Amino acid sequence: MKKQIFIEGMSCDHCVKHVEKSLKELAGVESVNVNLQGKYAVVDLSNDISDALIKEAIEEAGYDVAAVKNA
Ligand SMILES: [Cu+2]
Repeated sequence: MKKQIFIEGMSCDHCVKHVEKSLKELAGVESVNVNLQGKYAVVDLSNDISDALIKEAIEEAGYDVAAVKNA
């Protein structure tokens, strides 16, 4: 399954890498694609990871989550 995560606060490629890294560290995340202009990330999941856990990982990295949607 895929989820699309809308993220506030990313401003450059460094932010993109930081968000990518924090999402990839979650067990069950197969791949991450971050769109800087669109302010979102799409994650491919091998098992269902809760929106709350995803939100927590991104907030710990220093960004805000505006919404998480099933994609
Ligand atoms: Cu940055």
